Amino acid sequence: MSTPKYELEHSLTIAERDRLMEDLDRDGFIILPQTLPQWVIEETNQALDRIVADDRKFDPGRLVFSRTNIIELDPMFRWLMMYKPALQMTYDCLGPEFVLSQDKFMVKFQHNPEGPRSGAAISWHSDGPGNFPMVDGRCPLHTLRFGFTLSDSTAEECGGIDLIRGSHKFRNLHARDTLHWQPNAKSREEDFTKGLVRLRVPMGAIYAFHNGLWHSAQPNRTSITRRIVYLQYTPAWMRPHHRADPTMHDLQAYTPEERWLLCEPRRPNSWMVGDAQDHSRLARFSRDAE
Ligand SMILES: O=C(O)CCC(=O)C(=O)O
Repeated sequence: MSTPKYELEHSLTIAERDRLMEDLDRDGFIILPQTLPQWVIEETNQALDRIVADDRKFDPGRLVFSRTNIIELDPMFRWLMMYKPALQMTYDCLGPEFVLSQDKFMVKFQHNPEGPRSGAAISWHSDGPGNFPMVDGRCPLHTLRFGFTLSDSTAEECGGIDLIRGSHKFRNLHARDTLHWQPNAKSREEDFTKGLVRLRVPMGAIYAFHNGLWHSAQPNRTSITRRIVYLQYTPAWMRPHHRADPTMHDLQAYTPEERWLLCEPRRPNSWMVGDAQDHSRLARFSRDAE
């Protein structure tokens, strides 16, 4: 596999970063000002088609295909992992010590009401985690999750993500609020109408959201297959969720930045605090680098 090309990189200005940070704080989600280059959309979709065609052979009735640990499957996923505006925003939120915690694609075919499986709906949730205590009545930011939209997602019924604006500041849907852990089952359907945003965006759009944001998705009722890649970053000490560490063999052809994000082995202290050398690994995404 060839090394992905990062030339002609997009980049955010300081003013754009300031505005996006304000949006994220207020709304719990942002839409980046740039969209993915056409060649990236096409080559990533070719990779998705190849992987999904293989999975589909064994399960032709299935409507939703999803996989995690995708970075090693095709260089285009590594290209998305290194998308500079996403890493600049993550740096602004988490500082120099963050890693990739989840890499996932979802391909959603048209819902078939007659079919054996309705599937495809994801009920309201926040990306918890379930046993993380709230601080001042809300769940702090510990993951920033980017959605790279690889199909036209402007139609109301395309199966795109629905959000509750500002809900990252509400009582978290899954976090505990007492020392004694109890499941939180207190939300009602009417909690999910005020502030509802049906995020419908064109192909190539990139959005990101806070782990505390309430979100859901409906089946895709259009003939356009929905394709999305989610890449989520987290403080290094939290280590990856839904991702197995790659081996040194996997990592040997990757750049120092890529190896850092993919959890190259490091001294125990590097996961928690790190020194100047550790902090230099992602320094290109800091504001000082501009
Ligand atoms: O974009 C979607 O289909 C919803 C994704 C979602 O709920 C999630 O990945 O946590």
